Amino acid sequence: MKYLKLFVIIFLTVTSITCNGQVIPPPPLYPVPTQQQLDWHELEQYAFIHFTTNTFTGKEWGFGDEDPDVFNPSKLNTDQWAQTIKDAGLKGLVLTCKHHDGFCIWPSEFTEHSVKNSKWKNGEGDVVRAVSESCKKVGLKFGIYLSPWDRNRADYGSPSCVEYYRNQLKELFTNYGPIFEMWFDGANGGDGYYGGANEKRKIKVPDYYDWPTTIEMIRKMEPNIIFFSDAGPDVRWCGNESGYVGDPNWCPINNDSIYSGKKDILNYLNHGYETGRKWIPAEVDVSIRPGWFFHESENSKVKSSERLFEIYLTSVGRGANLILNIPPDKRGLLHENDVKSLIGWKKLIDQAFANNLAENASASADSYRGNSPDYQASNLIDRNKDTYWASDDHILDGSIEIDLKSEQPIKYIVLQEYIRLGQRIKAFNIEAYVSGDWKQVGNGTTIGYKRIVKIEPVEAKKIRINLTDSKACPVISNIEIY
Ligand code: FUL
Repeated sequence: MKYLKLFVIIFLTVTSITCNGQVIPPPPLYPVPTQQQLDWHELEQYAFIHFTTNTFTGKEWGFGDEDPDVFNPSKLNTDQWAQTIKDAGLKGLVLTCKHHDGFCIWPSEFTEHSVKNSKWKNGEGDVVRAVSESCKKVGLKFGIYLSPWDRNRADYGSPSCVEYYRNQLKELFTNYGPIFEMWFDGANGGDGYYGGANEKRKIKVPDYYDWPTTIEMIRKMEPNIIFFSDAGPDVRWCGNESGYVGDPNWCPINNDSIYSGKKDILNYLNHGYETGRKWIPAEVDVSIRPGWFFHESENSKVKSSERLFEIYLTSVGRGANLILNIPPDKRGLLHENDVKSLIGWKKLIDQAFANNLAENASASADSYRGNSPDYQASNLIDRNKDTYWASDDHILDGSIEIDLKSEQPIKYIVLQEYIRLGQRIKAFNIEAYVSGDWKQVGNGTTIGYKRIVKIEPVEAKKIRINLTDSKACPVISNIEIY
């Protein structure tokens, strides 16, 4: 009887993951990312550019009554922006086409508060055009930020202002695409010029903007667009502007509760939600300077290459994307100090991740799915993101060993889940085989698209990754060791 039971268990386990003699892949653990979100994850990092009248007035939030002549860069060179950003290893650029002051840095036909009324280039200038073309030249993705809060408009707070916003989106998406990401920021309502009313206005969030209609309109023009806002729908805010996402960092959240006065909302956005219903991964927005706009007085406060490297580890290294703001100066150039920091940062990344020791290693695991080579441990180090190691459905943990064959100095371990099938891992630790003994050198909670674990530096011959808890059978596509 005992043996019969055991036989039935083994039979069920094996047959449930096979079909016509083939071991079938693990079923997806919902929610899972869309193809657009997967492509977005692979970008990992891109630049943010804040540039408008504030650059010249020294403000962070313009009131909306700026004289268009104030905007007057003496040496605007968007090729310098794009080339620097490319050299720094970033994959795209999101430009503030209009910040809260409402000033448009393209000649919008729907407002007078625009570069078309600046003395700069006799009103013929178009920063959005120049930036989108510079991006194309060097192969950067181009994204836009268009503030829905408009402190210049007399009708802010009325339905016509939402129409105005949509008209401008049509203008941008038809004339300046392709556009990979669209930024809707959270600031809204408050005091402003509002066509001369000089008053405080409060709007009802999020009802006033009717985002679903706007988003549908844009998706028709740009089907692959990624929308960023506090609550998504494609990408969420990480809950701070200091350069980190939480550990754990779950991609899923329930975004319908974000505007319902939810307590501790910043923490919720920072960590995501293990049982969330929608895949809305975090984006970490942070500026290389204290402010979002250029201020002469902050030239000595540019974040160092080392600080940027730490930010890289707490954003990209925790499965979020990084959007790093680099504000051009009054000349219309990225300042020398910022460029120096960026290039130094790229060097630090290149040095730290130069030599992947896992490439010449061998990998084994305590089990693999249905004992099928399709899911064996060597898939973890084959440099193919489409292959993965997985366990049987009922096994929610696992131990993976990477044998480096000789003692090597190690500082970082990179782990990637095969997120097409959902985010699964809840906890893991890392051991190193040092002088004949296993020693724990690191641990973490979630992995997601990418996890970079900075371990206590060791010289080790073998590394063991123990997946100690998972929502469903673990599915890992890549391991790197540096
Ligand atoms: C915030 C804005 O209020 C800041 O000025 C900046 O643009 C930042 C990226 O988003 O919501």
